[in-house]
Parts: sequence; structure tokens; C-alpha cells
Amino acid sequence: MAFELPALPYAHDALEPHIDTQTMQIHHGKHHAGYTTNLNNAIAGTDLEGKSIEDILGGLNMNNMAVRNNGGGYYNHCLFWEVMGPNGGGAPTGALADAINAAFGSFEGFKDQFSKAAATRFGSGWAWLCVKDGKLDICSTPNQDNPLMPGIGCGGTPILGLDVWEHAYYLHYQNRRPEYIEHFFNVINWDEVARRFNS
Ligand code: MN3
Repeated sequence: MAFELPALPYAHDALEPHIDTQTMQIHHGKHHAGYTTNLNNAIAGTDLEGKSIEDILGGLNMNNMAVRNNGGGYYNHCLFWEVMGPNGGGAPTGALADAINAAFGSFEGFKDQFSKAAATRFGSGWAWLCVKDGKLDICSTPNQDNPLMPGIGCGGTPILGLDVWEHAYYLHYQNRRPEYIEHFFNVINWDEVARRFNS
């Protein structure tokens, strides 16, 4: 059972004007597709074949760069597409909102910390909102690493992730990463983030 590139849960132009159509086409159809193919090639014939992506990443040998980079890339983008949506934005409600207020003081406090984590990640990587024992934390990782991997120093289960690789924003925003980050908040699918938090 090989991993498959999941279909986008919305049209390529659905996140306009915040994330442009061509970026979505290349990011999903080329980059994510590439990670998926390369992950399958890296695990073919090994004892990782047939395992879930969560099990593969959770038990990862961090020296296995092919699985680290491509397994991370596969998982991270699967999450990324789902936590965005055309009717996104606003602020969460319910238990997730309570947990955000408890951890960061307010939604604005969360937004500031998450934006800072995304803006200050040097080079390529991701910003994360993670949950561990019901508590929220913000961190960032380089390249395609993520909080599921062992010893990453950024623990818990990611419930929101933001890709800050240049391929995620350069066509539309060029070097203006902070502007991309600001616009990301207009497409966050808080219903999906809450679903992940509650499970
Ligand atoms: Mn990417």
C-alpha cells in the first residue's frame, strides 16, 4: 500500500487572493506529489512499508534523510491543505478558544507568537501549533521536520501548520514573508483545527 497524493479539498483558486492559484497548482501538484513519490521510493522493500505515516515519523531514524525529508514533506502538506479553506479566517470558538486563551492570553497573543515563529524561522521550514496533554504550544522546525519526529524539541501533535518555504509564497509575495503570514490567517479552517484539537 503506497502513499497517495490526496486531492485538494477545494479548488486551486479557492484561497485567492490570499494564496494564488499558480502557487497552489505547483505546490500541490509538483512539490507535494514529489514528496509522495520519493517517500514511496524510500520505504519500498523496507520494514517501514505498510506503516502509517504517523508511525513512520514517530519512530523515525533521524539519520534516514530520504524518509525524514519526504515523509515529513508528505505529512506536513497533507495537514496544511486541510487546515486551510475558502471560508476560513476569523477566530476559533469553544474548547480550542479556551485553550488558546489559557496558553497565550488571548487570540491576538496567539497570533503574535505564531506569526513570530513563522517569520523568524531562518530559511525553509514550518511554524506549528501543537497540543500535548491538552495544552497548546507554538514552535517551528527546519526543512520538512515536524513535531511528531523524535528529539525534535518541539513536542506534541500538530493541529495547525504554516509552510514558510519560499515555494509556498514567492510567486505572489516574493520576499515579503510577513505579508504571506498575515494573509494566512484569512484562510485558516478553524473547524478542522478544532476537530484535531478535540481528538
Ligand atoms: Mn511546501
